[in-house]
Amino acid sequence: MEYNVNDVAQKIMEGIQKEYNGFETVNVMVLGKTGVGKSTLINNMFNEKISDVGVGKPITRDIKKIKLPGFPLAIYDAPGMELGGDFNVDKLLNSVIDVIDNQVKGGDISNAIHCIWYCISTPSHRFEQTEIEFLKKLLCKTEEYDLHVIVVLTQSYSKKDAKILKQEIEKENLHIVNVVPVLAENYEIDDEYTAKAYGLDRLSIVMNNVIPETVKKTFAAIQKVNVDLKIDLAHKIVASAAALAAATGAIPIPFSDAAALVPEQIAMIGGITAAFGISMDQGTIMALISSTIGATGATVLGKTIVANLIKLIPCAGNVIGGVISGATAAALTTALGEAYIAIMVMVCNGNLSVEDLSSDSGKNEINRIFCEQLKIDRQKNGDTKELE
Ligand SMILES: Nc1nc2c(ncn2[C@@H]2O[C@H](COP(=O)(O)OP(=O)(O)OP(=O)(O)O)[C@@H](O)[C@H]2O)c(=O)[nH]1
Ligand SMILES: [Mg+2]
Repeated sequence: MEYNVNDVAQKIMEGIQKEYNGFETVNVMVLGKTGVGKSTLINNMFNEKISDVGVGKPITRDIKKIKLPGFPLAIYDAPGMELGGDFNVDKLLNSVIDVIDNQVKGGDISNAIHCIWYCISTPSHRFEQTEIEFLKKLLCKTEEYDLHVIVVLTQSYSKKDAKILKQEIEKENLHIVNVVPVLAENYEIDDEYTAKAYGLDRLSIVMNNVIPETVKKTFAAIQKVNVDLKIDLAHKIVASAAALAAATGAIPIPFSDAAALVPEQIAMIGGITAAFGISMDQGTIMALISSTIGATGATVLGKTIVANLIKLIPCAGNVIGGVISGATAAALTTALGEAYIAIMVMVCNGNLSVEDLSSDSGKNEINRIFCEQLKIDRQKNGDTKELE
């Protein structure tokens, strides 16, 4: 079977798009007074700057729904109790409960709110009686729906103050999941001292533990603070692709038909890319293909792709010209998947940019990572023998 590198790149892009389109939207409600740092929190947690783009649609007098087209996250931005002013705590509570009820009653579970962040600013040093009452009533409602409330202590540049406030809140024994101190952005205290941002990774773990299974995949992909969540998801994708490849190869396939495996690996690469929330254009993907599987010409044979991969995996030398077993097909898929994950982690951590991927030096670097990763896999398998 003949593959054009362009076609393979095109297929991978379609695979990524398909993954993104298949993501269930994560719905988060964020409550907190004006200026506590709700927008800053959201913008530093997720891959897209969602909060200040002015596309908020008022869905009640107080509550705005913010959603970017094509990005599977909806934020329900609600004010907290403002002291003074004409704000009425009961009115706010009713609006919040109305939104929660309506989302559920719409019948479409994917519209339900999946998590609530209740934001309190640490420098305010206050957990007021009105807030306690408000939270108690809110929690009665959320428990009905198995919806969880996380208290986020924002602007916590003083860890000491955050700790005191956290203890004060915990003393109330409310049914909140957790109180998480966060400094979403570095905070300049004076010319000499800047408090470093922290806590968003902790918030992502707490949140991941309480949201429904159906949206965990989306959450791992769209958050940008916890690479481990993405890696876990990517490993699952590799494992199921390997299982699928093993099944395909379970009936020993003649090597000349090994190209039958390629679509599964294309789908896997698409899934991993989406898990990392990275969007890549066709040129970048083509560069990636040529530097990893060595398909440098415009057209490659599926057989060549598989042959190049096989050379890189342990104990596979003897299959050349013979048949591929299920185990070999699985090993090949795993090696490719793990190497690709290693590259995505570098992109995610800022050690490699998407632009780098298509430059000459970038290609060499990818090739090096790829070979190194495969060597690690090989050592893990207790096989140190060099293959041709
Ligand atoms: N350095 C730093 N500044 C923060 C942080 N959180 C909030 N701020 C600042 O506090 C101010 C208010 O933050 P916002 O994120 O706009 O607060 P908000 O809750 O969205 O406010 P409203 O939309 O008006 O309700 C801004 O000037 C932010 O830059 C933080 O973690 N670090
Ligand atoms: Mg805001």
